[in-house]
Amino acid sequence: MTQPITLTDEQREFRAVVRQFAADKIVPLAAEADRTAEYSWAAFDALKAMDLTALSFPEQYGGSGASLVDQAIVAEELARADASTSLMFLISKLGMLPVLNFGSEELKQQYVPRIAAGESQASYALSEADAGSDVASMTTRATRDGDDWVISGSKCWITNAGISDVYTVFARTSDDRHTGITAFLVEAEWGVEVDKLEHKLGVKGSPTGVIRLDEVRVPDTHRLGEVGEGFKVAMHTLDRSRPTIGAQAVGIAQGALDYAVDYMKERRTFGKPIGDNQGLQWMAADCAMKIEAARGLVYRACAMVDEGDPTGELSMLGAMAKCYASDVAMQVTTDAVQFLGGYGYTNEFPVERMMRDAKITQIYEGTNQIQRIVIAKHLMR
Ligand code: COS
Repeated sequence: MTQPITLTDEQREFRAVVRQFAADKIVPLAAEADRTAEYSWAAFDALKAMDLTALSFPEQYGGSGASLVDQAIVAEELARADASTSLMFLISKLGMLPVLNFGSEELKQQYVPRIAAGESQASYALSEADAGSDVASMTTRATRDGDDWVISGSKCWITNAGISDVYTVFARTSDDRHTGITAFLVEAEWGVEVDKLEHKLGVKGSPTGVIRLDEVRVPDTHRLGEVGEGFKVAMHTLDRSRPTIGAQAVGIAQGALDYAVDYMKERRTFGKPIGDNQGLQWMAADCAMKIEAARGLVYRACAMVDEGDPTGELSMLGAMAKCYASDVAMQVTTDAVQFLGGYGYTNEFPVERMMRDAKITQIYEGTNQIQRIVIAKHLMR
């Protein structure tokens, strides 16, 4: 059944609860995690105590069975407070999507409940140093050996590297470009080494690293999908995750605009609040309008996932939602810094962090140039 295009009363109440939770428990931790560039276990424990680690997973595996629209509400509200915490919420879902959609029943029962309980976390290991946008040129290799596969190679830009204890790893099982890739679920303790952690511009509370697998032995039971199906597993997964990155971007933008509007009502120059100036009001109105448009697109793409992609447009809509919302987030957070003037440029105020955090949403889960390629391919097919 087609979902309504506005939120239900229940969803509005849920959003208010998550917003209050984020204001009370997440906002106070955000500046420190950004300053120290350390993972905030306090933030993760707060998510766990609120049962938000369970939200994105089916009930039969210990989750709450929430719709993707509900997951987007949470991603947005957390990002409104702190983008790194929003990423904590999103990353295990990304890591587990291939298990949920392509893994065996045994794998689902073995891994999903512990992720839902917040006892374990998952990462998505797709990109390589020379295979980011052109992901089909990956060289990490998996070789069959009896009932096992032996995987060797290096994966880059891995969110939650070193924190996660399970990784969805894509590896080459033959030289065929698209049909020679296979997906596997790999436990960190089987030999996933963190080679390097990046020093980044933003989302500093979320570690990003290079992981290396040297002849790591993975049982065939941990294969996700058929041999050679890995490229499609990767694309299918990203189609269902990109809308939630859009939600994260909407949250970052809303957080920055809300902060700036409050500031503009208080800050006085030339004898009146700066918010009385029509020039700034029009800028703020443009920001609010674009955020609302982005949110609508995000909800639509999420609803399409919930409905099972009945029209085959999900790939395009997901790309649009992620691309548009992240471009809006970059513009709105940049304007928010401008609204605060010199103060906005200092870390005494959160908007400069939000501007730095917004940037990654234009890059990860496929750059916005790749999203435009995906959209154009649908238009031209
Ligand atoms: N779902 C299912 N199948 C898909 C698909 C999708 N969303 N997108 C493509 N495919 C299929 C195609 O239909 C094609 O299959 P056939 O050969 O049977 O027709 C095959 O996969 C190859 O598709 P295509 O030729 O479009 O592949 P390209 O190598 O040109 O790559 C892009 C396409 C650029 C879209 C892809 O490489 C991509 O998304 N790159 C970005 C990766 C990314 O987001 N990385 C972020 C990592 S997570 S931080």
